[in-house]
Amino acid sequence: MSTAAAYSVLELGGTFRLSSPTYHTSVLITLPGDVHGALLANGEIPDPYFGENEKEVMWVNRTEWSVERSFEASAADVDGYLTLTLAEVDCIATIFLNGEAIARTDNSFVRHDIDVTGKVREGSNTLRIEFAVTRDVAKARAEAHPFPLPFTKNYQTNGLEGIHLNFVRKAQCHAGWDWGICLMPIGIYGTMQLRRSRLARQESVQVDQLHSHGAVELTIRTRIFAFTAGEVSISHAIDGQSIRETVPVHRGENLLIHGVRIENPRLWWPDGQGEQPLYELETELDGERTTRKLGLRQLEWVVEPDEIDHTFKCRINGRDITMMGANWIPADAIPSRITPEVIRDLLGSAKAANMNMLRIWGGGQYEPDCFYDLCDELGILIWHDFMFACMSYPSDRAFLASVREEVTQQVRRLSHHACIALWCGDNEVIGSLGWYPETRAAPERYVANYDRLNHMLGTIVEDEDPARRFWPSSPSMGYLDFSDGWHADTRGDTHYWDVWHSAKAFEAYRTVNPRFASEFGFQSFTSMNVIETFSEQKDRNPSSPVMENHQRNDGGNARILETMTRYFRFPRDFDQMVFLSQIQQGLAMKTAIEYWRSTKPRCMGTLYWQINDIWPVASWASLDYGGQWKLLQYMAKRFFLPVNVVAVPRHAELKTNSRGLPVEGAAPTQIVLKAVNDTAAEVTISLEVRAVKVGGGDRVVFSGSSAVGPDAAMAVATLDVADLAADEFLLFTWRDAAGKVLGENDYFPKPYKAYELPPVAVSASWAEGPAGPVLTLEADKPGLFTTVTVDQPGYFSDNAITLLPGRPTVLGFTPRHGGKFSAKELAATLSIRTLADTF
Ligand code: BMA
Repeated sequence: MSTAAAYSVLELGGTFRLSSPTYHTSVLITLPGDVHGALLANGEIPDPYFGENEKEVMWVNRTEWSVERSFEASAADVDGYLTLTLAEVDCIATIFLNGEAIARTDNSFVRHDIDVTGKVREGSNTLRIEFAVTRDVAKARAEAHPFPLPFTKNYQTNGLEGIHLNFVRKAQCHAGWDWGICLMPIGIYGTMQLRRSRLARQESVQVDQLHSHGAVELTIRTRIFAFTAGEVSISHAIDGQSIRETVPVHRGENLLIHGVRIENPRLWWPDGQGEQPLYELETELDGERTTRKLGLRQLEWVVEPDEIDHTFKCRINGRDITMMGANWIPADAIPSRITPEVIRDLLGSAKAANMNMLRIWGGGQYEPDCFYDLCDELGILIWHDFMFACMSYPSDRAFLASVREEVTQQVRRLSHHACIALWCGDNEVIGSLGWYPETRAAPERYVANYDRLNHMLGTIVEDEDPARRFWPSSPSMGYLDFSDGWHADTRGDTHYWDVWHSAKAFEAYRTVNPRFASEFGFQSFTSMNVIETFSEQKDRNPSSPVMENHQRNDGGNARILETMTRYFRFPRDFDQMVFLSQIQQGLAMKTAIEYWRSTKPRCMGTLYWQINDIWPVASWASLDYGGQWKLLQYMAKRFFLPVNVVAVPRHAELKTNSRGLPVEGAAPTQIVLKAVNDTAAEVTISLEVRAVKVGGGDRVVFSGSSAVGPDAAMAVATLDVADLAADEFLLFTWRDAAGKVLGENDYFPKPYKAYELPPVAVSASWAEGPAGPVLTLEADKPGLFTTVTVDQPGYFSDNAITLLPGRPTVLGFTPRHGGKFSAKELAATLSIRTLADTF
């Protein structure tokens, strides 16, 4: 053995030359990175997110690109066994080392470890990667397939051509979605390294947990690849314990298993339920050192018969915990912009809104390691789909082999994370069998085709991560149940889309009682300052071509506007319309989530669609592209409070229209206030309910205390609507035993448009508090959805709030991206508005 260290890494990321046989400018590209990002940085293309530029840059994904760099290797760098590791090569490419084709890639979710021993020379070397045009390959594969596999209608939004992405393993939303731009990015986003090993390299380190009697047994499964037979030295260290041994290995993959017992582990809990202690596991194989952070917790899914049908709930450390959160899509359509900082910002906002679960949706991607590390750190559980969505996929041997490698690698990479709660086969693929003429015409064929892939996914989870639950699809009714579970609310998870996609009244949310609502959503426009980044003044009209291009769901803008006419007075201008659309979106989600939470323990999860945007667009997201909080994000922070009080209207008879749908705003006869307690301890709350006149003046209509048991929901007050005057709404505040305000909520028995809202004057004063600037608001009349904004990046402690005269409200401000602003700076850009300003 040489005297050099046993293991070393030469980073191959950096500056490459980007060129194409058909596009004769050669520019520099930074890898890891993507072609669109490089062309944009070099001024070769306009900003694809601006106006309708998407159409102008479509040529980029129809071009054959190649990237090339030379790199120097020293004598020490090439003395040993060499692996070229490339992760997330997007997508179909040939890799050349010193002119020799050494590998082909065609699955961007697979990490490639290419044996290049003897192929890298001391001195100068050349690495070149040539990318094929994905859409051409996809089309050829679709045409050669023995029967049609239609692609999702989401690829046809705004007149763009469709593409058979179900034949290619890359993020399915890269060709657009009903919220996504079609860019079809090309690039390499993950690790690019030349690794030199003495004899073997690490492939994966997995850790299984078995909790019992106040201790946890960890089983550490280390996979290593040995270039030849011999002996390696391996060690693991965790919590003051260490294991070190020299083991014989055979050529190829070797599995080493070690056990560690930790007594009295400090348990990891999801956000809002306890701490997130992390134990560090350090692994060393012949000098190759890796670390993993482990949250120790017991996690099970309880899916078993009950008096309704079947439960569907997540049990953590022995407690059934309600999951609250949203669906996650890739953070940017230009992949090089998905930096750890961007991910940290978005996940930080999820936590700040009291979320404890995100669902990584199957039309996107497996996220980078830092995503899962942060979720472990923040206490955010992950419902993880595998990457299939909304259409049928091939099930031939070559496709299944590629997916097997992908899913096996991903499960091995991620299974040690405390945050991973569930592996789910796909998004809506079962449901999609009913969407296309081809699949409808031959259901048996497509179900069999589906099951070949889906069954394989389940067996991979069983083999690779036996402690975790595999759930076949989202939504699903359960094991080998291929019926369309979208509207079933007695078992499994539910996607309830009738309010948005079928234009039902918000009240329709209260006509279904899901066990776990994994998708439901309502759109709004992205905030005005974001619209300004992609439009000119003339475009700021909901039916302008630019605004329509930034709306990818057919009829979406019309749906937003039409819904306004049902609940609100029509907004007086574009800016107010944008603002009102966000109030409306928040109300839709509030209606659903408050009601479903109040049915606990029937419903044990609500994940709305969706938390983030991939580009600036009108969508269901609660965060604007760039991470700014829309009003839904603020409302989520309130409707996800662990201890909450919600209003559930009761109708003597729910009026329905000719289609049998609830008539919006049909006045209830009673309002039941229900307290929801998602904590492990009983809480005693004192509740005060006031009837408030929209023009000012209020009276107390209920006050009383209730003890609400742990993990329970119960009715705490019932009020007759007949006792309220026509201009009154309910405002209720609950406090803990010490009198501290735990929360506040309100309820309007009639649609907002029915109330005569007078203009409201809100005054603001700023002060420097110990934890940063504080803003005090006071209104001369009840201020509904009072919203404050500043130009600086950050979010207020609350927003879209109800102000009452004579009752100052104090707000804090949390800067984003590590900013720091004085009260004076924030005051300079403050703007305030209320619902009364919208018409
Ligand atoms: C769901 C998702 C996505 C889609 C969303 C909005 O069902 O799974 O496919 O973006 O609806 O239509």
